[in-house]
Amino acid sequence: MDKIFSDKEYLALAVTEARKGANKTWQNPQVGAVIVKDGRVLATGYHHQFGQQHAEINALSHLVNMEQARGATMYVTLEPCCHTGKTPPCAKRLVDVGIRQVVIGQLDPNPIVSGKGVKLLQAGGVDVKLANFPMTINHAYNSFYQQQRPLITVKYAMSLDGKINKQTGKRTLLTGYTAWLDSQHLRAQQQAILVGEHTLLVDDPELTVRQEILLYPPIRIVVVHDVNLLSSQLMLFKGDAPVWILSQTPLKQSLPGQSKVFVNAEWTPQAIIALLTKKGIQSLLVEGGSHLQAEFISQQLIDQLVVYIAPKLLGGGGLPAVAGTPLPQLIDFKQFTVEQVGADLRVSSRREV
Ligand code: AOF
Ligand code: ZN
Repeated sequence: MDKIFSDKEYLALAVTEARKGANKTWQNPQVGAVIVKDGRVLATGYHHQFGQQHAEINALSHLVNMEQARGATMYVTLEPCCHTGKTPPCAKRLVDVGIRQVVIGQLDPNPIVSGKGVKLLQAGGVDVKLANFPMTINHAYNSFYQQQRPLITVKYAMSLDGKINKQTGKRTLLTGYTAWLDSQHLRAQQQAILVGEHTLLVDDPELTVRQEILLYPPIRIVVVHDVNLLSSQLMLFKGDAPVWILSQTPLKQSLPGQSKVFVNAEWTPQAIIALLTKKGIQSLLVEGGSHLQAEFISQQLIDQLVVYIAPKLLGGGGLPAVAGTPLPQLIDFKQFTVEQVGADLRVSSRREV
């Protein structure tokens, strides 16, 4: 029987499946799969959670019996894997059960798989079609392997005259509840959140996501001169998410909770990013303050910018959103959107489309 829907439509269905794993696959990609035979969708599946079976295997498990797989087409958002990781290789399983054709949304940027999954399928006699489907999922996963560093988002809230604070050394409440909720959601999508020492001491932030229950809450990272000078009463030490302290001085006493300390002579943005890359962290939210933000921006270590603008004027003095030295050349953003969040505005920009 002829196909009822196009490859694009079946892949769109596979993406819908993939999205069901949102916030649960952590450092693994969200993947969805659809099995089609004789114009009928026989089964769908997705990667539910980090460490669990892959989307392809999940879809196969929804068939009435494995005979149904013989001669069928599988639509899968990501190139099937060829390695034995936490689970056996999917490409081999697809060959073994007699899948005739695999239509792939995108190649896997992860070097342990990239291109090799396709080869394994072809060597097993499977017809492989690469659809190059425009992907709206796995933004951080793809970016991590392409740039070999985490996807970096800088976020701040400012007044209409570009200030984040009325005066240095004191917190000024600028944006409202809706913007706060929105920024909680932004945090929830990250694998790590970073603030500088000044923000840590002035704002005393908890840096957790309180609005959503997360399987993998973002790691809270702070850069400080001397970890030994931090009070154990800081809000940072409350909550369940892991804490990493990047200190210039080695630790002399014990720390509350499950905090980890990393020591380096100087924690430049490059040194921070090198550590996170080594640890496989795919996304980072830089949440302040204006000096740390400026350092990341001046090193061009920024992929996305989210700015909340409050309908307030602070007047002269105060702390600008981005301090430090000017850039040698302007940073151009390719994507630029504005949204009303309660009484405030959210302006988001991306360097890549
Ligand atoms: C997934 N889910 O549905 C597919 C993945 O650590 P492992 O063994 O689970 O392997 C993770 C890698 O497997 C991942 O980086 C990607 O390259 C490949 N495909 N992973 O978690 C899936 N198809
Ligand atoms: Zn797999």
